[in-house]
Amino acid sequence: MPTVHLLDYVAGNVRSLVNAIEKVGYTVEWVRSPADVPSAEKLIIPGVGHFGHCLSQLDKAGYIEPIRAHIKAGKQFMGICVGVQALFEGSEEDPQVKGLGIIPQRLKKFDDKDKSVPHIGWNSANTSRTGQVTDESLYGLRPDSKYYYVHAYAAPYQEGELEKIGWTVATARYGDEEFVGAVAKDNVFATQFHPEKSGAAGLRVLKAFLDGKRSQKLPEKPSAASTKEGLTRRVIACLDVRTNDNGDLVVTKGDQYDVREKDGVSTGGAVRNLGKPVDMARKYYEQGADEVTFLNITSFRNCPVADTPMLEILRRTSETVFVPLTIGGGIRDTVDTDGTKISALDIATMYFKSGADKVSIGSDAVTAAEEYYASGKKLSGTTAIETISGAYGNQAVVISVDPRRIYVSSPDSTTHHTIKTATLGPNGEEYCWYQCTIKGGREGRDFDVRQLVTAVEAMGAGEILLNCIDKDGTNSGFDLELINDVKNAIKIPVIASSGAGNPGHFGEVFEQTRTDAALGAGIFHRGEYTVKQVKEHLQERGLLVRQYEEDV
Ligand code: 1PR
Repeated sequence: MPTVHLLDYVAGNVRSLVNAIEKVGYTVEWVRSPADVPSAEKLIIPGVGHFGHCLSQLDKAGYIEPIRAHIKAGKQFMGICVGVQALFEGSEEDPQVKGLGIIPQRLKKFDDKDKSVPHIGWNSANTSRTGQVTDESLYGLRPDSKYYYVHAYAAPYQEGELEKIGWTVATARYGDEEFVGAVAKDNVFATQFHPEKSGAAGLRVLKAFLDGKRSQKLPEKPSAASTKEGLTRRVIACLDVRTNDNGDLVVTKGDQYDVREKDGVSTGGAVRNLGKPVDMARKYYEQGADEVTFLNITSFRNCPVADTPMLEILRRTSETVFVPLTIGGGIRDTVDTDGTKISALDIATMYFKSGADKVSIGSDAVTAAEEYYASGKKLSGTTAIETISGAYGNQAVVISVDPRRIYVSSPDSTTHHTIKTATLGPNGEEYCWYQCTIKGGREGRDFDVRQLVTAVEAMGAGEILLNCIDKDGTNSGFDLELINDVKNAIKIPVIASSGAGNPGHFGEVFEQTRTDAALGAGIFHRGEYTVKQVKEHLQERGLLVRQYEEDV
């Protein structure tokens, strides 16, 4: 099979890119040193995380000149995410670090005045920005397809500026900002989005570039409605995974975090077994899930890190699921069973190399946030959140919050941030605060959700997975009051989680809160509804969703 040279310079999430390249009929040759670059015919530079971290790694390792020479020689070059940003002069993210300067423009941070930053989710890459729907596509890009973006900095689109120096530009709109989604000129093609995480639409783009098919006839003129621009409503399927009593890793599901069957006789029944993680992840991908999250819910019980079963699940899932994968459970500094210390960053790197795009931190985030306040809101620089977001970018770090309601008769009876609630307490209390818990809800802390999310945002987390113990597994809908309260406190994206029982609950949470995404677990595992049915319902309510496209 034809080969593609891949330059893995920051040990990011390249396994999925390798899987995507192989899926479209190419094999990967690794570039291990600058000396390998001249033998590359097709070179891909991926990249997640900080612009400065990536560019200084490339520079320090001596890759800058060989890459320039490769491009100058007219050989195929593709940059992905930070790989496209590298083509620019520089970025606000790290003003002192230079880019390759092939594109005379600088990257800017999205304005977070009225939208979440980082920009995470599915958006357009539309070459017909004038709104005219053309019948040609740039490297398989389609105005009615959506592509997965995860970045806080972008090149603002200035109409005609890059075109007049020979670039073709595909754009996307986020809020009132129009930015560069992809650029192409001669032998260079680069995308801000991740084609390897953009489902069939992304695989089509990757294949068109590698096959050298710059422009292709669009299959049929897409309707104007299907080319509606903007970020889609993200629907995430979540798989709580743990070992059952026979030691097999199964997908389970808590009912207010209790995952054991109620066998009628005693509550100590077997662990609910809803199926195999890899098969179920593929099923949800084919139903149109925009992301898949695995939570290893017994991770706080020490197990040998090296044979963490979740690594194998990720490796196998990332071979056939080409949307973002998040892994949570046990991401913390750990002493292995043989006594060696393993840092949270090393554990996260193992997950990233196995195919994860984001890691989710639960209990350790609460501990770190408590210490953050105890130290007078000083950043230690050594927490899992800071070290992982420092190396891979804050978009790679999700904080999983496990709150439960504590009802009080009046706000004065607690120092915690309370809300006036429409869901009264057992004794008619009209107020409650949300207590943070650790160890899967087993231990409540004298610490509230507002304190947690504010601290972790300051520490560099990129997204909040907002669960709710009271709602978990109840099919009664999301805790809308909790979600709005958290959205009022922070700027990073929030994923609403817990309680979804029917497609209407997803419509409700997107219409009545400013959530950036909504997650379901039991609703899908119990086969009550499919992800596809949820997205069709959202579309019927006029909400923008990504259409699933059959794999190439
Ligand atoms: O603390 O960093 O080791 O991470 C542990 C992770 O495992 C956390 O993300 C925590 O939320 C999760 N977890 C731990 N115990 C449980 C449990 O159920 N016993 N799952 C658990 C929490 C959250 C979602 C759940 C939604 C949607 N579950 O995964 O599926 O609430 O539920 P629904 O749609 O079925 O209502 P660490």
